[in-house]
Amino acid sequence: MKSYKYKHGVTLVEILVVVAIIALLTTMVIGIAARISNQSKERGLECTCALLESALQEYHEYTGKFPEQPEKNFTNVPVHSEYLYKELHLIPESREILEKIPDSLVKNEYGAADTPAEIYDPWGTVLDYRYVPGDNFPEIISAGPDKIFGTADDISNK
Ligand SMILES: [Ca+2]
Repeated sequence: MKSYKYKHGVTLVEILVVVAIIALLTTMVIGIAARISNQSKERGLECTCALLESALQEYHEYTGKFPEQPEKNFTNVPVHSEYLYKELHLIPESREILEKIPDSLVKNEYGAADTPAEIYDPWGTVLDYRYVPGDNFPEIISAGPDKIFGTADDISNK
């Protein structure tokens, strides 16, 4: 019986091994890239939260209170965000800080053109705002990478 053996070129097994290695490397690179992208977005969110916190502090110094938003209803997040933007916009010092938030994160995608803008997280979801009188400080909530509120990856300034 003759055995078939390639003297030149590569065997099917060698090709499969190379394909498997390339697939594995590609998966690793995509995974690392996604993680780096999420980390940079988390840092972006920290910056936005820090700006909103200083704007809220200025608001508090000016008015003696924080904008009140006790409702916890994630379906109304755009309304909460618009309310936060509108309130902070009323106080000159807060408005100045608000203007430091990148334009790409301040958009008016809900409501009519003359309604206040909403503030977005780096994943493109509206930021929620909540403040119950008696709390130490308002809460700013991002839906996180999965863009869904109420899940484990949500990020809060608290
Ligand atoms: Ca989430």
